[in-house]
Amino acid sequence: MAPLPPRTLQARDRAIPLGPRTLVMGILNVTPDSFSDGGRSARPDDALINARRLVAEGADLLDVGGESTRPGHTPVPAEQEWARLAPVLAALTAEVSVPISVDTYKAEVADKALKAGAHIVNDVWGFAHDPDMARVVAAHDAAAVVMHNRAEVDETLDIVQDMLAFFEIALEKAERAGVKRERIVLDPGIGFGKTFPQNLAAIRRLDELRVLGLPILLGTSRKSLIGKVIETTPAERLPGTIASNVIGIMAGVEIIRVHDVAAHVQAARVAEAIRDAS
Ligand code: HH2
Repeated sequence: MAPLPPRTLQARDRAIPLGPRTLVMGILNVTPDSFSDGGRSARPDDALINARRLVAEGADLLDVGGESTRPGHTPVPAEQEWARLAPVLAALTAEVSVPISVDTYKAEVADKALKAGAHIVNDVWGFAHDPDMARVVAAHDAAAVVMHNRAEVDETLDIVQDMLAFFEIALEKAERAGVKRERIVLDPGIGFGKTFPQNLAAIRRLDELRVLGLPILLGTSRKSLIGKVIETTPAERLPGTIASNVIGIMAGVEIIRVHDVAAHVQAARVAEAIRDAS
């Protein structure tokens, strides 16, 4: 699949260049229970130290989350999620120059995060959970990551067809709320509401999402599909994560969402050089 021509993602006052260089989004989970890095950034001081490290390693974007969304996670009320995010976002937006994304599916939290200076809303329910989310994104001229998700796994589905139908509904909601198309990034939602074969197929068939003409973010970092291919703990899954992201980069994804930034910056530069060689 040929990558899309280079373009710009408008996220509030930021014009974020997309392609041919893949953007590396560093994950900062301000949570006690995230599946691979839970607790490492739960205290604001630790979160800031880790954020600085991700930026120093070459992160182009930071994705800050205040609630784990892994399968079987404990839901967190909006007030608690915001209490975790507020001090970290305040410090990050004052100090860090890279655009900040907030990983939340709650419009109330997204609104507060955007008021605190975040640029992108990363909604793991792709405008399907909170009816107010698209309006909040539009009101702030923010960008949004629209991730595919399902409440129930259905092993009989053609997962790519299901994604295309899901994205069409999300894009209709976005349009009705006034979110411009050039502010939207699609995400296949690896590990969310999918069987193991569907997760593999979603990565293998990324090019089929190109019919929508929108940039794509891929998030495989340390996920259980890697542990299903080869038994490993999340901390041992960097090589498998890089393999999956290189396949995404060859397919032209614009953004990869990772815990291990430095390793992926090198992997991405090499993969792009080969992909774009004449
Ligand atoms: N994966 C996770 C969380 N947010 N957002 C997008 N757009 N795409 C993803 O694939 C994605 C996501 C899960 O990973 P992580 O943040 O490491 O864990 P947790 O949800 O336990 O905090």
